[in-house]
Amino acid sequence: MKWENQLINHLQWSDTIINRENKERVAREMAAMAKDGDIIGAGSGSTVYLTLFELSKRIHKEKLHLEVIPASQEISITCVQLGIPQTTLWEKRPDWTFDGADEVDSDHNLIKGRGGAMFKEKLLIKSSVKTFILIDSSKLVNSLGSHFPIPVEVFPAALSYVEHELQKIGASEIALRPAHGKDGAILTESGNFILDTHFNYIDASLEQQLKSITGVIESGLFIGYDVNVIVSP
Ligand code: ABF
Repeated sequence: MKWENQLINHLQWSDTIINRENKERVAREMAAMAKDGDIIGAGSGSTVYLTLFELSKRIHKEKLHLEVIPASQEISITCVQLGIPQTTLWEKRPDWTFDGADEVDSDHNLIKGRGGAMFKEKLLIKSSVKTFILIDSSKLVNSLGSHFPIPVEVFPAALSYVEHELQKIGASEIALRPAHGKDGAILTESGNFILDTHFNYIDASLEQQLKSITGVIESGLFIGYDVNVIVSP
């Protein structure tokens, strides 16, 4: 599948408010910051696709040398299609990472993971010297959890146990994420389930509480990360 089709698919399934022009503007702004020799982490989502497209234009026109570390196989395939050189976290540390988000509060806490790649996205952000979160203004919220659930990646055998533990720490709704267009649950690239969870109260300790449940691989809650948020109006 060509990258444009992947982007269109992604926009269709992922966006409550489709705002392609704004996303393109922020993507151009981000790509313009790339310098020769940069090692760049790329998250996932439509804004990441658009930024990769802008980066590929610079690579081909300006002979810019850079390498991307992708957060998912889908993004890795897009890099191949766009002729963007790649490397891995085993070999290099990203100078900077760019990614999208589903919700961002005024302290730059985030909910991510609609695409289910939050484990690798978090790993990239933690490994990076600097992180840029690219959003349009529809993603800004007064309090996290206003529109989106917190996704929790769960080792399959631990599903019942984790559900029980999530209830104990205050989850008010828990739903196993269904597969796109077919029966059954979605599996992450690592072969795990995703539980989409709602909590009545999200505080600074919730990310750690989630992580401390045996069987939880990672959550889409990002509290207190040092990220630069670029908002396109
Ligand atoms: C990834 O893509 C996810 O963590 C987040 O859920 C989503 C944002 O997508 P978009 O850029 O399409 O709004 O970053």
